[in-house]
Amino acid sequence: MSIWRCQPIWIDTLVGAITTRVALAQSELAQSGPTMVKADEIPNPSTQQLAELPRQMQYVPASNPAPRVLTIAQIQQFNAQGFLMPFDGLDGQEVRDLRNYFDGVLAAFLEMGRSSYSINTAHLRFARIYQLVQHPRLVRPVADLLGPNVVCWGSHFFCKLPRDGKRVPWHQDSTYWPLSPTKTVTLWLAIDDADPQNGNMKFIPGSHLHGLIDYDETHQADTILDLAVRDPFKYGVGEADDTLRAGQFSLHSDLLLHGSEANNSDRRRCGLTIRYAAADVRTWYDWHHKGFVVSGENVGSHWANPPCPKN
Ligand SMILES: O=C(O)CCC(=O)C(=O)O
Repeated sequence: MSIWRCQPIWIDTLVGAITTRVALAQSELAQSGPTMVKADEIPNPSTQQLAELPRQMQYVPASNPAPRVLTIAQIQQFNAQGFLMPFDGLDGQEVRDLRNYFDGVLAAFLEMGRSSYSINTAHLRFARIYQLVQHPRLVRPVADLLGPNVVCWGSHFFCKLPRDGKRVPWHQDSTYWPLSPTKTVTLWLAIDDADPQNGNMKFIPGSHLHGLIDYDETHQADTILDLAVRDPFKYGVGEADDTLRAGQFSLHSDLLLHGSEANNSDRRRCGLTIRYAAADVRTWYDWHHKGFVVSGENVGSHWANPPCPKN
């Protein structure tokens, strides 16, 4: 089966900010096709609803005797530490084009009074992102970890504007998601350089091996997410810096504790989180509408496999 669901973006370098604004306005109004549900119509379950789901919340080790791009040692390292980094993803021209495109999207969102953190489920809104998440340099290492059948179900820009004061508390991604088992890998693609000065991501190595960890609801004005894990450092070995140059990416398990401090620099720090899951992962609350196949087959036909958006 061919994975090409739209023209690949890396041969299309002409999209600029003006095109983006028009496309954004259209995408807000766009009517979805018969099997497509609009991104904003897919609910986010409450913590109570999530707690009632029969989710399997234990790390499922990656096992692959014949990986295509990772080494066996990298797979063992992912199993032991819960993350891998850095990888070279987009080349200089590709990431400049993507940044240019994102600048247009961001400007349009800010103009509409939306936050720089609100651009989520981007692969269902923008053809450009639907194409990007199929890039072989992104998908292949993920497939080495998750197996040949992979869906992309999430894509969210975490864009820290210079000195915006926002931090991401220590958390496990799977806490928030109505998915089971925990076989989602996040690819964090740096749109800008990300380092400790502008609030890059940090990981707690080994913390993915503790299942679902207790958390508090925080609801603080300076945090992006509302759930924060208590005593995070007791679940792992120190802290690892996810320093990346623009175009590079890291991979982390959905059970790994991670977070980031505020951006105290004059530089923006934007990353695109792309959520890939093994195609045999099951969902609740209509989340199957988010996922489309980027490698192999839609085993069990659970995922709605939406087509490329028109914009
Ligand atoms: O970009 C950040 O600082 C945090 C991103 C994050 O929490 C995630 O990738 O799940």
